[in-house]
Amino acid sequence: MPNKPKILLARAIFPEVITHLEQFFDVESNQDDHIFSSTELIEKLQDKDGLIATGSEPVSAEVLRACPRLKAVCNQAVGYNNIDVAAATKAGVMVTNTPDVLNETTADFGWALLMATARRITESEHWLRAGKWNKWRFDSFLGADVHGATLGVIGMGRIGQAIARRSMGFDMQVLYHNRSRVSPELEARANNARLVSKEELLRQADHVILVLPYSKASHHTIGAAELAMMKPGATLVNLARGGIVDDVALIAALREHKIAAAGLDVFENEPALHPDFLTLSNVVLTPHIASASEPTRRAMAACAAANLLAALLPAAAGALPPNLLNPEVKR
Ligand code: 8YV
Repeated sequence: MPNKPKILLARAIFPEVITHLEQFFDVESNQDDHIFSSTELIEKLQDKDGLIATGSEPVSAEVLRACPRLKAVCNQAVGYNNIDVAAATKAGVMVTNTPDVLNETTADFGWALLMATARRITESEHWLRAGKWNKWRFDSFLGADVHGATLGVIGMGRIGQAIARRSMGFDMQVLYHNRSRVSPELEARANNARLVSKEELLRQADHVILVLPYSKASHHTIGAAELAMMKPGATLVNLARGGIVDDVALIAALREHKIAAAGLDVFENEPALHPDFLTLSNVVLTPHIASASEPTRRAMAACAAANLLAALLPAAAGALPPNLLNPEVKR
């Protein structure tokens, strides 16, 4: 194809997706793990029509203003707090994400993290590996029960609902907090989840799981005041975004045993997490891998590629990008 549109892949991606994209585009691909800064994005995007980002690159108003050729930013993530969507709309840039394909995998991981945290799985494994297991004791690694407990889900979107549905097998009660009530049908499917205030949820839940999108409004949804409302035996799981929890306040609450434990897949300033997390035994730490099953990561890459194709070559792809976040965009 002569004069193919030019695109930038901000991070490494499955090779077969690159091969597929190369049929339609001139592809520049960043194959190392470096996350581009605003300055680097501006420099790289001068001659690009499209960008596949991963949820980490800062696609700010400044970047969008400085890249007049750019027509589409396709995040390979459901979260898109790294992109200023209002500025993109103003600049005539289509923005897409990868919803749905990761719901079930992320919900599975939420349960893995909750179980590992409540039942002290990683902590006890580290102890065993260190050669410290020489006898059985009645009080070794006593944890919290999950079955029969009250689960609090903050953010009852598609992933929150998938997490709540799984709680049926554990005979749990589900409380949720969300910007608005979900339909009675969805509540029924989500193990009869009941909408309550954030305060009531924090006071009553034995296990609190965070799956809400990050924005200015959700910054530090959980800080010192909220942690003080939680039960002393409660666990907190964050699958959403780092900025939703005040890490310094959480470290203090974990150190002082104001809550029992936390399971964290995301952190403020990740991948540079607060060093004090590493000194605490009552926290399970994973490197932002909730969506990382092989089929799901492949589906996310394919979804981002399909969105980019539809955005830049509508004639070839046949329609608007399936996951367009700013349909009001006008070029
Ligand atoms: C991504 C995520 O893997 O989809 C999201 O919003 O947080 C993860 O599933 C991560 O953002 C990198 O793209």
